[in-house]
Amino acid sequence: MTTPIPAEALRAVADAGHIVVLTGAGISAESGIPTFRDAIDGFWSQYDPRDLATPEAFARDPELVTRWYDMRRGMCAAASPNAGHQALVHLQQQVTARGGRFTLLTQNIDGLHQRAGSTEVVELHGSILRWRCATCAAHPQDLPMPLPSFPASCACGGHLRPGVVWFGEALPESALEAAVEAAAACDLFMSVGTSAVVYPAAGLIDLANDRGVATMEVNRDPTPLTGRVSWALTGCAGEVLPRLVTP
Ligand code: BV8
Ligand code: ZN
Repeated sequence: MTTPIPAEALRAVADAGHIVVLTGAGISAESGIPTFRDAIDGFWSQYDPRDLATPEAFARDPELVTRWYDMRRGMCAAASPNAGHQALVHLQQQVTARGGRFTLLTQNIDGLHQRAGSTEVVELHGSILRWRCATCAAHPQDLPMPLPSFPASCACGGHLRPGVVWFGEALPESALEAAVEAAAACDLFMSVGTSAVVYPAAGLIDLANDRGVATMEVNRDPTPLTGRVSWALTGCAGEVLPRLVTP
């Protein structure tokens, strides 16, 4: 079912001087990466991601948490960007070509926006492709896939952890500052493929809504944002986004 896109929504995208797009796991679903709340099938379906994506879980069972992230790292590396990622690359090119600003904020850790060609991507929740030592400052590059051991060890004897933001951890200060500045300055805020329940990312749209600027949601299912945006476009990002971006 293709979602009708109101003409004024198309005009808002075509005329905006500064567009902020916040993406979540839904934009990578069509690349075959399960969303955060989809149960990854098999062995992993017995776990709630929110129980594994915490420092406490890593401290309690570093082997299990390392296996979970290394399996996900493999899925991300094997995935390809989809039409939704590519539409945002074209949108960035169009906005900057007309002298406007484009800010892409992502909660995703899969690196697919960058692989599609988006630049200056603000990774609010870090990246599964980057790992660092939980004890010292080492951040080894080009780790073998799969990892050689679970947990993987640093030369200092510490354990390597994924470079993601776990629940209860602060977002990278520079990323959050950039996100807040952009959300407070934009004249169009688009939320794409996110359940809009994880904070502080989910609160960014309020910095636009509270100023009365245009806001838009592109999501497969309703979320707490759906009744609060200027336009709620229900559908898959890979199908809707290309129609929002003039070819
Ligand atoms: C922090 C990385 C403080 C790891 C993730 C208020 C203020 C501040 C914090 C809180 C607060 N209230 C509660 C908190 C705590 C917590 C929080 O928000 N909890 C929630 C659950 C209530 N927040 C935190 O802990 C944050 N830290 O605030 O620290 C602090 C400050 C100073 C000092 C110390 C501490 C950290 C949050 C980051 C957690 N890490 N990820 C990993 O990935 O393993 S969050 C995780 O959820 C993922 O990153 C994911 O991106 C994110 C949100 O999920 P979504 O992306 O939305 O994915 P989801 O599956 O939920 O939804 C997908 C959507 O897509 C669905 O709606 C679906 O309909 C749609 N969809 C599916 N297919 C498609 C589609 N849409 C379009 N097209 C499709 N094809
Ligand atoms: Zn170390």
